[in-house]
Amino acid sequence: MTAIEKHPTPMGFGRMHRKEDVRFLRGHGNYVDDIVLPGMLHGAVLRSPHAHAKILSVDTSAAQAHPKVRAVITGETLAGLDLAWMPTLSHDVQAVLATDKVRFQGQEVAFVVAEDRYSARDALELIDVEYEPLPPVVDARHALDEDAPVIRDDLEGRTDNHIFDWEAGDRARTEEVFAAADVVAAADMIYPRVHPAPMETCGAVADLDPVTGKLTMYTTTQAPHAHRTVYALVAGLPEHRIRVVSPDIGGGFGNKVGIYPGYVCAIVGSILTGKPVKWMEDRSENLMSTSFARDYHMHGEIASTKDGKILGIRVKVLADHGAFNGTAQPSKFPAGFFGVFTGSYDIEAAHCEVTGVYTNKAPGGVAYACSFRITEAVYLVERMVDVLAYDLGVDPAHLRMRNLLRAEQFPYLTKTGWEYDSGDYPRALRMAMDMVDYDELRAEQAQRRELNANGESGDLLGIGVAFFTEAVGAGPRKHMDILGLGMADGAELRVHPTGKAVLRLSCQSQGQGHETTFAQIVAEELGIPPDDIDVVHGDTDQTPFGLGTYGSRSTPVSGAATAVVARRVRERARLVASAMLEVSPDDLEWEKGRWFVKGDPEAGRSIQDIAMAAHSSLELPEGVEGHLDATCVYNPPNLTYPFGAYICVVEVDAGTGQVRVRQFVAVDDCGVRINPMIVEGQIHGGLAEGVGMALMQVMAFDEDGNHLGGSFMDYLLPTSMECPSWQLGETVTPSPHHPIGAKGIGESATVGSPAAVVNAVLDALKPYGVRHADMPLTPAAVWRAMQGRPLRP
Ligand code: MCN
Ligand code: CUM
Repeated sequence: MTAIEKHPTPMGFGRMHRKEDVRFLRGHGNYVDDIVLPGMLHGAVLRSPHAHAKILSVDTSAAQAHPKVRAVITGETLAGLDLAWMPTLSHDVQAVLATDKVRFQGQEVAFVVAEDRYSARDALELIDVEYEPLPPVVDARHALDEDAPVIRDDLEGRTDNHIFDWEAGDRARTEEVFAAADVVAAADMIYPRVHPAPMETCGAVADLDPVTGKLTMYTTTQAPHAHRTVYALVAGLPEHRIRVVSPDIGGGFGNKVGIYPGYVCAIVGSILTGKPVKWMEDRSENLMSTSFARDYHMHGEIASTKDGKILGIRVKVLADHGAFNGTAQPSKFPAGFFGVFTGSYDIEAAHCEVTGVYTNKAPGGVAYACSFRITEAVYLVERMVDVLAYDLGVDPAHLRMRNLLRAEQFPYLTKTGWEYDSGDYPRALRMAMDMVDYDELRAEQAQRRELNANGESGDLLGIGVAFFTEAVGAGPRKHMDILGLGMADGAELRVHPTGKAVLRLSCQSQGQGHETTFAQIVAEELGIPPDDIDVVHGDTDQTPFGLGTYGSRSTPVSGAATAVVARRVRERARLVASAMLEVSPDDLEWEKGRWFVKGDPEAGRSIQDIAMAAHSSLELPEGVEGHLDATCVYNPPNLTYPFGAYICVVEVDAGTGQVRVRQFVAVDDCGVRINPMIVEGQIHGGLAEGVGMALMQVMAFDEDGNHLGGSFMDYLLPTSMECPSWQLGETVTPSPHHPIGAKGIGESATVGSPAAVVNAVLDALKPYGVRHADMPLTPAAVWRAMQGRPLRP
């Protein structure tokens, strides 16, 4: 089926073109930078050239004198307003504008408000900052050295760069299992610092109305309600006088969860000037200062019997959190959901320890389609299984098949306390192996290896397998909160007299197609065509409270809320229909779109007729309210656990180390699919991201802490040139606790694919005795690995 072929509009779940495409494909999206308000001024941020330096003085007089400058804000200005520091989402504080020191290259030092964007940027050049450079901490492995400079001397009593220690699993039991095992395979690996790099950078238009005192904040946020609460707490503004509007967003990928200093500066700029202030960062600012992802240094160990029954896994992680602990994740989970590192396997014991440290780099850490660090966990376990296969000399797919959890083991409580809701893992892996013709591929590989061994040139063939389980849909209120806000989400559904409906949601699309899929959920439940259902989101004045979109939680949480409100409306419709048909509600039966009298299908009323009657003078039964609407706050009983089996086939040029991804088969199970076309689009995107991370991407720094990836010339994004034509398969194992059986899908492929690509490259390099090499597997890295030379000291 070609992409342009029009899909019929379903009356519920099914392939359907996105409603939002009408505006996006014609260039009519409305992004933050499209917003122009009367009298609007423009802000620009002055950033630190140093990774670590004392600020001796900031002279803004020349900038103030610029004819088009309306305000220059420094850390000192903010300190006067008690706004120089703001809380992060991880119970730390972050400098809005630096007062004492700068702690990473690109950190915000001053903010200029001018009549136009160019003058604001020109005036930045006129600000004179005197710095006294300090030695930086660049390598996280030296952050806890005795003589390491203390980065966060702003925190009282701080004498080192330690942030937290966190552990999961049973250490003693794990030690027993390891001591008794025949084989223990160990490896050190780095999941490098990468960046979500959404197409649209971050920005805001802050508009404080001097008459009403109401602040309207148009901004790039994945979590409008959470941002509003933080603004209320930071700025001391009453929450009901803050409106956060997140219009169309040009990609988020986790980059737009946190609150950035530029947003706060735009608000202060508007307060000081009495005018709306727009701030939009450029690409370098986005790459250098906004939320990065990963940066996990991991030591993994896996224990097994000599015939390959995996018994235990243990892990030690050093987590580089940058200069401020600004990761966005549920409070009780300082390492995100890394606790699912036991993967998809039936094991006896597991233990992990994670230590978080400060370094002189930008803050962040949970972003880039990571499902709260499940990318790191899956990469770790999937690499370790391949390392074990290497040591045992067995086939990595067969080793996985032997150890995967079986369908009858669900619900399955992992050794670190996660209850996997449902799955049939062997079926998914078998499907992937069939799709790629696994045995045939191995035969081709053997043949090629023989040719290579005989001195005949030709590309090396590598086959990489990865299996993942994700935990998405945070989360149950009793376990999960962010800054004390529980992770339940609201939904409101109102059916108008003519049978058209409006659904209001707390989650926020960044390109995932919510206007379509959430309308489809209502359509499935009520039989109102999706085109007749308007989905409203991204405006705190118009939507119920909820924590927004990340961790692929929209479908698991807001999707469930939507199904619940639709069912509540359906039950109200039943009572109205019973009055219309003068029968007892118990005598009515539902079929999509109408209630009818049991045994008399002709005697029925459509949902549209019922909607009109609900608003009419029809006498309703005692206690039944008029109109047709409902609200819901959904507190998920558990997370949902999507899973998948990925197989990647690569060819490696033995002369240059260049990797070409020849084939990629992805079998995903996200439970019931609302819109299979959108699900496939999500998977395609995530697979491309996996190729990017595995082969091309890293946020590199030199020893002075200079950022070496501040543009797309150095920080590489995968394009269609680097990607094969993806081959997708699917299985459907509904989530037993979700009202429509759906699990999240928005990050699955990003989580699962890096390991598949890396495993494939290392499989190709097996004849060279390469057991592990770190991402990104650039031609230089591959070539050096082939010479037996590690990339890093
Ligand atoms: N869906 C479906 N059937 C399912 C599951 C999902 O049809 N069983 C649909 C959903 O209704 C939704 C889409 O697939 O339209 C993704 O749903 P979900 O898995 O619930 O994820 P979210 O909507 O919460 O999106 C968040 C997720 C995250 S955390 C990142 S990061 C990411 C991702 O989505 N960022 C994206 N995918 C992205 N896609 C785009 N285009 N842009 C981003 O910034
Ligand atoms: Cu970890 S990126 Mo998404 O959860 O917004």
